[in-house]
Amino acid sequence: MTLSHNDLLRYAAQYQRDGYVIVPSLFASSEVAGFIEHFMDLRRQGSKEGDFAGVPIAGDDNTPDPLQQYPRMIHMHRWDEPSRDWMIDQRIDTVMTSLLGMSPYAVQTMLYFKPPGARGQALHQDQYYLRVQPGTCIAAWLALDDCDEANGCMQIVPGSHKLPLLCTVPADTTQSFTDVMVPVPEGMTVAPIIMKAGDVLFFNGQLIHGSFPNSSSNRFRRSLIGHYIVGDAEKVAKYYHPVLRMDGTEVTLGVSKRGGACGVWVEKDGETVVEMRDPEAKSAVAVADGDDPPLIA
Ligand SMILES: O=C(O)CCC(=O)C(=O)O
Repeated sequence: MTLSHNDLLRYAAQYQRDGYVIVPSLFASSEVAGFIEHFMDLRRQGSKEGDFAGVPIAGDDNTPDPLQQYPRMIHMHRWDEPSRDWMIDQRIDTVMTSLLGMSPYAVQTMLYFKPPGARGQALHQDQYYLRVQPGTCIAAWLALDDCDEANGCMQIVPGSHKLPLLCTVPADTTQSFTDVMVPVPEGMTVAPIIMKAGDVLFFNGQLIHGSFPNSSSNRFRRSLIGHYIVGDAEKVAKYYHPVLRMDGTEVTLGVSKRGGACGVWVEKDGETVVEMRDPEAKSAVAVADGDDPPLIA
């Protein structure tokens, strides 16, 4: 797929305005078919370091959970060459460079299999996990299957990338394989992102996003995801080191810790505004202990 200068300008304008943009057919169907075969083979080979099948379903020990058979893979680029090559693919670099004004650093890969019946991931901001300083992170989310509301496509809150990091509340673990969420801000709405296999969704690390369960009876919703940080960042959470330039070489950055204020919505002078609050005592202890942020983005 050729990316024209005009396309790139258009993508950058939408990304700045809405916090996300979809680049259609960035990867060819033959490449997508190759990824599906590769990752399904890897999954069949057995468990990998960092596999995550999700938190237990609250109050339910009996319902079979399809994620047990298809847990999410993480950081495959550290041991799998096709994942590493994809993470630093020139097409991703070209788009991100135009969205950010400079080449990013690459820090994470993930593969969501999301088989029929699997839970989704509650709405969140990726910066909650990555803690990039200064600036934020950005994701490249490659659809390996056509995705729509039935098989649990991505859901995003357009414009929420302009908000600060918001405080989380407990999530409904019957619907989400993670247990914290960011409530949808008043006046904003959640929108489904319908994609074809081969399309890539780029989204800002402050954008509130997630997905609902895969309610289809027979369709996977697989996606290959890369997480990146702005190319002038100085620190990122420990879990995301080593940090790579888009030519694959390593760059030394500092380690950011959990903590810092998060935003809650309050009424002030008849308006609903975000007020930054100190982290809860537990996080303050974690900072003192030098803990990393949780390992899920
Ligand atoms: O694919 C999903 O359902 C969620 C992915 C996600 O939250 C992410 O890539 O940060």
